[in-house]
Amino acid sequence: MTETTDKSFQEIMKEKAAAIDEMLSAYIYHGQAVPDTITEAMRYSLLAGGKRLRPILMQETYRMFGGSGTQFIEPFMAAMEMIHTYSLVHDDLPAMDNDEYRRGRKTTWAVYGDAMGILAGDALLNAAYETALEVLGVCETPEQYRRVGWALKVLAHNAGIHGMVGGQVADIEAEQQTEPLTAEQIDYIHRNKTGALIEASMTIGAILAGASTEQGTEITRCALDIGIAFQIQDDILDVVGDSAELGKPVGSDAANGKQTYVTIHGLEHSRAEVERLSNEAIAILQKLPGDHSFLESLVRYLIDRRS
Ligand code: GRG
Repeated sequence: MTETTDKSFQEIMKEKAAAIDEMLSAYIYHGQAVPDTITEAMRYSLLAGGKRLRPILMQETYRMFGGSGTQFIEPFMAAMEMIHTYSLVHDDLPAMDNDEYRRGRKTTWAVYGDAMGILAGDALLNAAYETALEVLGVCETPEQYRRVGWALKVLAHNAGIHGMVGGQVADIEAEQQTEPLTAEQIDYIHRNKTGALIEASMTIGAILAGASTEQGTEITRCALDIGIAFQIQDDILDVVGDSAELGKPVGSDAANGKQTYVTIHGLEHSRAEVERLSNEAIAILQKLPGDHSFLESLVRYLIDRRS
């Protein structure tokens, strides 16, 4: 019997997200000898109740490849969510998207001011590496050190200019472009801005569990399909979504004259592409060893997500 037969998948995702909230709260600073404002702003943004998709993907990939226990995977799960949250905090700033609502509440800069928004993002990024590095304290064998070193490299690489930051730069530059974006441009932005952290999450889960190089390559391909499908679905939700469910205003792409997959290809084609990429991701999962039923359900759940 699978985990999904007794409860709705949404309930299971909520339970997993709540467990991750508790873990994050333990990892993030509080009551230490630093100015209260920055720790408050960090906790405000990190504990705002996101879906925790990236740590869930990391944990489930780790499990699928036979990883057990929490001491290796949890610090990386927390680090990933801190990096994701920093990117949202900076993306919302007036110098970037100038958004006042996210995850159903005021954005960090809207509450604490621009300067504290910048600093809270910077602090979360540094806290992420500090947290992931804690795993070195539990390594005993050369193989464990090798896996952790490799996982750290993937985290830093995919979060930086070769991944999320690079994608964000291309996205910002594309906003100035009047002629239609090419398929290559859209693909680059999606792969990097959104895909890179999802790819890193699943790849790190595989590395820490000791998956083979071939299995790692396959899971990276699967994660990229999921990442691109997730971004196209995000663009679809900006057109047809509900602002209360999303926790942020809808229609912002159109209002800002932003070119997205949906504005270029239309809703019908975009939905078909989400379906195609998701099926491709599921087909990859089905060829891998281990119990992939949860990840498969998660991919199907993401196709229909409303937030
Ligand atoms: C500032 C370096 C830098 C990067 C910002 C993440 C990002 C890049 C911008 C945010 C805007 C956006 C639409 C990004 C695409 C990825 C995406 C859909 C993020 C939202 O992720 P969810 O839905 O958010 O997992 P929650 O709130 O559930 O964690």
